[in-house]
Amino acid sequence: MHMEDISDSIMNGHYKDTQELIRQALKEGTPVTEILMQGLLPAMRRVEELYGNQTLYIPNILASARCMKRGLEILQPYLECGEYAPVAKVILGTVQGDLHEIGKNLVGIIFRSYGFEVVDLGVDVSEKQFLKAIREHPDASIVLISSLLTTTMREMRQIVKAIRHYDRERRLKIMVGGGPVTQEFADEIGADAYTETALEAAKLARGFFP
Ligand code: B12
Repeated sequence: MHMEDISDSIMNGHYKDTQELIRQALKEGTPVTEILMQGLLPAMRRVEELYGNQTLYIPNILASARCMKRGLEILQPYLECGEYAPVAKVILGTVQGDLHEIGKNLVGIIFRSYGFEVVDLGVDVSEKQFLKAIREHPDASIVLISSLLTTTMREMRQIVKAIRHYDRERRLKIMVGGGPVTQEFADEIGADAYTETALEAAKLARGFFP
């Protein structure tokens, strides 16, 4: 089976097809990372390129995102006992006021596939909720914060400030990302790292744990 079939089903937005094809690929013995890297991720990138700035196509984007999510549910058990030993625990969330979850979910998927344990707090996550999660997971070593709206970058700044205040010894690494976020902004608010894509972020984070 070709991984493009999985990509196409995601582009078409039929999640049952996506699930069926993934099950079939697994049955044929295709490695999980191949399904992820060559089936799921390229499709999401294509969706982004095709529909990126055109709000007209939001239903298509949502349908494709659902395919990703449902497809990933099937891969999840395999990712958890993946090829890499668990590297570290990360806490992930989209900032308060922001409901965009597709990019954040991709970050979660890729970090999982790179061997991280991911605590996903979801979207619209307040400073308090981030701090609560950090307290509840003292073994976490990275916080990943996503913001897709210019208007919620203020929240991102505030959350970074609050985490720094709590974590005075700087045990935690903070990584930020999402459409309007830049390296310059990340430096300004005192985050440890920014990357444009989820893949780059996971690669960089692996570098923190040689
Ligand atoms: C889909 C979408 C929606 C969906 C979201 C559905 C969902 N469940 O997530 C819906 C319809 C709900 C929506 C609503 C709104 N949206 Co909208 N939306 C988009 C759209 C079209 C695609 C976003 C997306 O999912 N991209 C695909 C993913 C894979 O890409 P990504 O999120 O950028 O993530 C990648 C990187 O950024 C990075 N990344 C992301 N997070 C992180 C975190 C870390 C730590 C790291 C390292 C990396 C990283 O990794 C990802 C993959 O490599 C964008 C346009 C665009 N080009 O981005 C507008 C866009 C983001 N939306 C926009 C707006 C204005 C809104 C609304 C305010 C519209 C309105 N007037 O109601 C509302 C706000 C709702 C809210 N409170 O959040 C604007 C934001 C402008 C701005 N700069 O502020 C955009 C840019 C559209 C535009 N051109 O105007 N939206």
